[in-house]
Amino acid sequence: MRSIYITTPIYYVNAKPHIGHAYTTIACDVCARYCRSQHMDVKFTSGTDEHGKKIEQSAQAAGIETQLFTDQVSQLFRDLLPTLNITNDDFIRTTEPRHKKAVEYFWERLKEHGYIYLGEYSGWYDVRNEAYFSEEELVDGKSPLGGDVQRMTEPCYFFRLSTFGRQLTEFYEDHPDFILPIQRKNEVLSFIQQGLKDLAISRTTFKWGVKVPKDPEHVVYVWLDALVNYLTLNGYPENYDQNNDIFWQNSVHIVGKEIARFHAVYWPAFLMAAGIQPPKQVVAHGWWLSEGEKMSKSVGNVQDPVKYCKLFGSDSLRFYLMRELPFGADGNFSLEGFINRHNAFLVNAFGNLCHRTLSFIKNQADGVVTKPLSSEYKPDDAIYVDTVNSALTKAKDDIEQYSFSKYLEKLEYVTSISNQYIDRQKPWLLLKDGNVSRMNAVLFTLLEQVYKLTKYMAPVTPIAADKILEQMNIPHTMAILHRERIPERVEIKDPEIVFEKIDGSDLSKFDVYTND
Ligand code: ME8
Repeated sequence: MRSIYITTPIYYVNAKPHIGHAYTTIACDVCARYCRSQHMDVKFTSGTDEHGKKIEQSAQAAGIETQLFTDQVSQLFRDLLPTLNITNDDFIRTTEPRHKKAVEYFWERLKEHGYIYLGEYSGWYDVRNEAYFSEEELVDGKSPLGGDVQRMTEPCYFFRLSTFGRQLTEFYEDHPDFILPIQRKNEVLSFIQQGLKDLAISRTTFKWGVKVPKDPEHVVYVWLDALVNYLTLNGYPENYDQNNDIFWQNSVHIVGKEIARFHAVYWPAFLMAAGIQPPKQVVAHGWWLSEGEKMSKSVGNVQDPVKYCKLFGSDSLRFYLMRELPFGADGNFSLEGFINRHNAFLVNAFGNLCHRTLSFIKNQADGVVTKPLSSEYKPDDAIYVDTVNSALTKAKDDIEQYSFSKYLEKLEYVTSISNQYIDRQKPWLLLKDGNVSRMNAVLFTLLEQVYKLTKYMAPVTPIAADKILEQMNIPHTMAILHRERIPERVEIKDPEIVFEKIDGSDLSKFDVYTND
């Protein structure tokens, strides 16, 4: 059985989760559900990144003791998972003992292998992004990541990143799909070609972190700490044998583009230094803007995924997020766009197709379709089925390349040609003419395609897909068993509408923004 280990980034607990966090987590969940539907053995994890100066400062600003503050915000991220209908297997907090142990052990291995030395660091520190930058890297007095910087000098431990340029380049050559999409790969390659500098991997200016083994004045750099979470989740370091860790060998980190460098350069280098193979793949997606602008508390345009789920249901949010953002590009999250996509596809196209198919069978065919004799088929049926199959095969390629938007485009196409097939075949006329066996052949053909389409929709809109399969009287377990075919006799249940139209005439009536 093929295996896959899918990870979300672990999110900082300095503020409530927003649409951007929901996006990555949903993308991972869509992959996890899809892979399970392909009979793969899936491990899927998420969590929170809780150390570092930024978290310490946020707790102080909130007037709450740091541990309590992280408990509260981490809980919001944890609670978001069932709200979004996420099927993760584990959730890690970097403040947990299992993780502290893993970081300490990992540090010792880097030290033992000669990749850590004590020095002094002087540079511009971006607190928001927890990273140092040199004078030349600053953009208009700010860090290249956009955060305010302050000059800092501190004794610190360094990681010999400068020795990894060649090894990393060779690794990317040997693993051409290690970083997706291609534009991110080019950015990473050019970063390496500029020459790698040793990396400061400890801090002495604050205390909120994992203490450096045998030198407790230092805390471990939050990014080294955070990246190790992916190993902690696999049981590292106790009895850890990477040769037997089938999940690690098939690990995929899905992240936002701003942290591609940490995952595609620093992380493989840390791992090589520790004697562990790099992950299989890093997939870096683009950014969501909110109503055309960068999401920011001060602008007041931070959109709340919980409110979207409460107002419109998690399926609709999942669909909009996966459909709207082309893979690798940036996208604009707007309430208006959300409602348009919901109404145009989920209600008017897909929902309508399912409902009209099932209602017709229920009302005009006594709720039953049976496998027709081959003589009942017409060439148009085969053309329709072939077109569906070829679109679904392409859709599979898309989702396996993390192109969720293209995947859903194909499903939109299948929906549209299915509606066209009904309009061409006009089963109501066949009934009127008393041609019941041909009508059955049309309805059977149609139901089978709608069933396949619903299964392909299931990773994105699992609640609706389950309801539709239930109405078809083909439970999900059966759906997996039968794969592309429906049973030879299907007696459907009472059809019900699964997506209700949203009245978008007055957007101000919807409260979708984070208030605090
Ligand atoms: O970077 N558009 O945590 P973080 C799309 N703790 N995705 C977005 C987004 C947006 N506007 N905003 C956030 C960290 N994200 C580190 C990660 S991993 C070992 C440590 C998503 O809370 C996207 O996945 O800042 C991005 O990479 C992540 O949230 C950043 O979350």
